[in-house]
Amino acid sequence: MIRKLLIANRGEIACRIIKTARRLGVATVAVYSDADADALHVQMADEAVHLGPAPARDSYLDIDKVLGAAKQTGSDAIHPGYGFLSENAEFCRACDSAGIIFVGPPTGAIEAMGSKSAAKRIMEEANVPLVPGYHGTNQNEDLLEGHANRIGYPVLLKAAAGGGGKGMRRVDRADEFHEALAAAKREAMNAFGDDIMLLERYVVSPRHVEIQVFCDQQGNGVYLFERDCSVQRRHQKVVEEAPAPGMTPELRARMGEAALRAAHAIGYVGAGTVEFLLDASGAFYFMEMNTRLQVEHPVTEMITDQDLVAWQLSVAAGDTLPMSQDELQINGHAMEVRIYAEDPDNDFLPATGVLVRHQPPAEGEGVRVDTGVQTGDEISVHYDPMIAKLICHGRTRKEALAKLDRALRDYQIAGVRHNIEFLRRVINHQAFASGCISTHFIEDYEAEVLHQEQTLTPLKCAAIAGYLQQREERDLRNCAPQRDPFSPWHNGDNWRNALAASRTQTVDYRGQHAQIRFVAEGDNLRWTCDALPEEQNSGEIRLLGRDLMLVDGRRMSFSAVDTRDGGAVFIDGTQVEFKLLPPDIGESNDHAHGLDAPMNGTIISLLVEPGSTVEKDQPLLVMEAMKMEHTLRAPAAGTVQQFFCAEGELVDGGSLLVDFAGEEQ
Ligand code: MV4
Repeated sequence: MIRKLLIANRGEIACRIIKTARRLGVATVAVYSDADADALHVQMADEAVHLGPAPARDSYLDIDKVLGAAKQTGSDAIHPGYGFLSENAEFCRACDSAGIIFVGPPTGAIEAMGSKSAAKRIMEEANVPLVPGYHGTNQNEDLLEGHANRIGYPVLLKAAAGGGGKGMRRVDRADEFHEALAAAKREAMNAFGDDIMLLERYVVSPRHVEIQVFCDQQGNGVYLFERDCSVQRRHQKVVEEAPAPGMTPELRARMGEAALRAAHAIGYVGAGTVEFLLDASGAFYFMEMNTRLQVEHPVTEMITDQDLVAWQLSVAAGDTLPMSQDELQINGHAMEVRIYAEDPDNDFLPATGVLVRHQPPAEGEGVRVDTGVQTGDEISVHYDPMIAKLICHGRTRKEALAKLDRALRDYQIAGVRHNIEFLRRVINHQAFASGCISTHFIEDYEAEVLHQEQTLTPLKCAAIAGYLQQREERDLRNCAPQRDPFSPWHNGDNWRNALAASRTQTVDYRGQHAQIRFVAEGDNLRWTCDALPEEQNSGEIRLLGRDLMLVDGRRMSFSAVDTRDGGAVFIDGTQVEFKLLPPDIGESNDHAHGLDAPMNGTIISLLVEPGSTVEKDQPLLVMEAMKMEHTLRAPAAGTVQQFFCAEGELVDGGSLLVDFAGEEQ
């Protein structure tokens, strides 16, 4: 029995492990770096130990510090999660020496999978199907070329020390072999300090199907079926699902049994995953074995109704497996997407920043969210930029897919670029929906899944108008009464009319600058946008309560939040994030109506009496903004009808300050 568990990880997986430990009555110890002092996993654990500075090598990867934390807190066991120290044989051995249970396989099993060629020799021995190829120790170049010719082109060169797609090179023709080999060896030497290569026949358009296995210390093993992780982008998984579309019970059993032979061949204990390539003919080939709990384990949990972390803790404590193969069943279908802080418009570069809103969809009814962040947290450069995993379960694949799309529509993230729209385009693609997936899916449909709507639309303008109105109402409620109860802006019923009389705001939407002008029309606000074609450049909105807005008479869900330099609006499953720009003086002022504040600032003085006739360019008022004084002048000869501001008042950029009537021409 494990009484106290240290979780040597952070983020969603640390939180996920803590939840199960808590449910089982196991005490939990979190570890954290400087960057994670306020992180969710620290808040959730019973105790927390500080490891060191933010860089992982000084904190989560520091074996001595992690073991020190376990000893200091009297922890019996360490769960390494995934990544960090989870497949580090030295760490596993150090836990053994310290008498602390490592929740994972024995050191020998980790080491056996360290070299791809050694692993393939073990698998060949265990009768696990391999891609036809060569994985010998003799690296004579002519011998390798002879093998390439025997295997048949295209062949794939793989670095024995590589993994996860690193150090691979495809060779299409015999006359390219030597040059490709030399280049692959150089790369492997640079990346892994080892240039032993193996050769494989290149499998065209394969699927990535992996089998979840579990073994106990008594030598029993079961497989918890498969996951299809074919939809990847540069070896980063994008969608994972279980069961694999098109899988038959017969193929499932053959793959499951092959995976168990692989696990037993290396004396495996605990949760492991055996990855296979599956070709179009239904033939499957061993790729590698991951000796850890994987990111995508929740899809397996959802189709089997099992808690794999609970299984890991039982097995680590020396118990036999909780279930036999016959007792395990597949129920329905589950699908997971990984929500990342990254910019799909900029080659998926990791994004950083503060999550001004992180509001996942409601859980339950087959919707699960695994996350380690909360609103206000920062996504930093130090760690993996995954924000959350969203997993949905349905009776059928179609139902799981529909729930996933619904949940993605409801997911609200603002302040940091993310891939939610990209994920929706992937899962709603006709080929994906019909189960036609392979490892080339993203490349094959790149134009469709990468295309992002970049321009303003009437709905987006309505959303921005709604944001601006809500913000203004809030500002007035918050600040007006204590400052100037007599201001025409702030007196009772009148204020909404006053603020909406007519004003202009310049916005930046994905690099597109546009001016949105507002005019009150009864209870509604009419917006006009100069960036839209004439037949759709205007519309009406009305805010109704907190999360609802009328858009041209249609009720739509609506929710807005301030960001660092603008706002984000979630409307009817669409996110609109924009910057607010100070309007250019002159350009934004509609001379027929009056003068708008060019930026946020304070009114210093009003220079003429209301009702005065003025010359063109005559100074009308002085305001201060960003430590500079600005004089607003009459745009033409005319009459100053009224000021909508008073001396000393704080005004927002774009708000109407002077009601001005130009002279009749
Ligand atoms: C292959 C292959 C085709 N033929 N091996 C990529 C990751 C590494 N674990 C193995 N990988 C591949 N090995 C042969 N003989 C194609 C891939 C591959 C791939 C595999 C799984 C998921 C996505 C992939 C994307 C590109 C290539």
